[in-house]
Amino acid sequence: MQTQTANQATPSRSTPSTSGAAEILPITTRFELGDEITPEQHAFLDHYGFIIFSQVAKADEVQRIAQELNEIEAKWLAEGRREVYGIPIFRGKGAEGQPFLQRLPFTSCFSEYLHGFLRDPRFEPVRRMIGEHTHIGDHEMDGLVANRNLNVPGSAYPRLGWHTDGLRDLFYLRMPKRMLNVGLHLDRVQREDGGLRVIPGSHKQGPLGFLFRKVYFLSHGEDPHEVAIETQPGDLTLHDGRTWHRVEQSPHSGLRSLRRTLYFPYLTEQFPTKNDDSKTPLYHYLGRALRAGKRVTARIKR
Ligand SMILES: O=C(O)CCC(=O)C(=O)O
Ligand SMILES: [Fe+2]
Repeated sequence: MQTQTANQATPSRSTPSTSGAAEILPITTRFELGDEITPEQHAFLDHYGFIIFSQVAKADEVQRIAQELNEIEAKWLAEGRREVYGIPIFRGKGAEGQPFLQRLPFTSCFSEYLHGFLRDPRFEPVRRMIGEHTHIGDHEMDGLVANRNLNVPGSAYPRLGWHTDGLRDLFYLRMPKRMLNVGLHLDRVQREDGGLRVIPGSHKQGPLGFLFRKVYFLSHGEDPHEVAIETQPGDLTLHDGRTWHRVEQSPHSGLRSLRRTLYFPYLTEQFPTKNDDSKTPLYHYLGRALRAGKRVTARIKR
């Protein structure tokens, strides 16, 4: 079965409905981010568990962000940094076999540009949508996380298995609350390029579905209900923390497979502020063990 595409062919919509209850627009709708989140946008997100805002960042901003990430990478590689505030940096190989950092936490603490960009007024409606008191947690949880998926030999992060982001809350010893993950996409990724897959409506399942619908992070298979989130550089996506999603590996190799995203640390409550003395949370030890296991199996297969 072919994965459906979430956001093709339907024109962007930004006009609010004039009638009472907001209409739920087709799953293929791409929206424009305006000064307010419209009733249709709220209804769409509530119904499907995700939403896409078209090209919220302009081409020059996308380029600048990518450059800032390269600079942070160069600095961290030069320092031999393995983690930031207790959170491991995923380190793999790049297209030329060079060391390549693939998950970079707390990036807004290392770039003034990124720190400022996160606070740009255009994101205000999104911040308020999450909760009136939502703050930007530069130093909390994993901070502003940059992901760089790449499909080359030695890549540490070509794909990501099925999960919900809410599970993380359990490791902080609290029940998952409504949380929205806000991601900025730097690359053009069509369904046939791999990329983000979500199960629409899965945020509405009960606790059993939340815990056991898939084997967290280990299952990678296509789901009959999944849709592909296709992105253009600068697109902003929101997904509910309880929505099941994964990142499909690119069928391309080398630079053609590069997929970069930035996840905003919008938090509705205060978490402990992290610093160089912070401890690694348990779930990152599990992740580390999984990645080490994969490296061993890759070597055995070779
Ligand atoms: O790369 C993405 O778009 C999603 C990454 C993700 O799901 C995660 O880091 O939890
Ligand atoms: Fe996720």
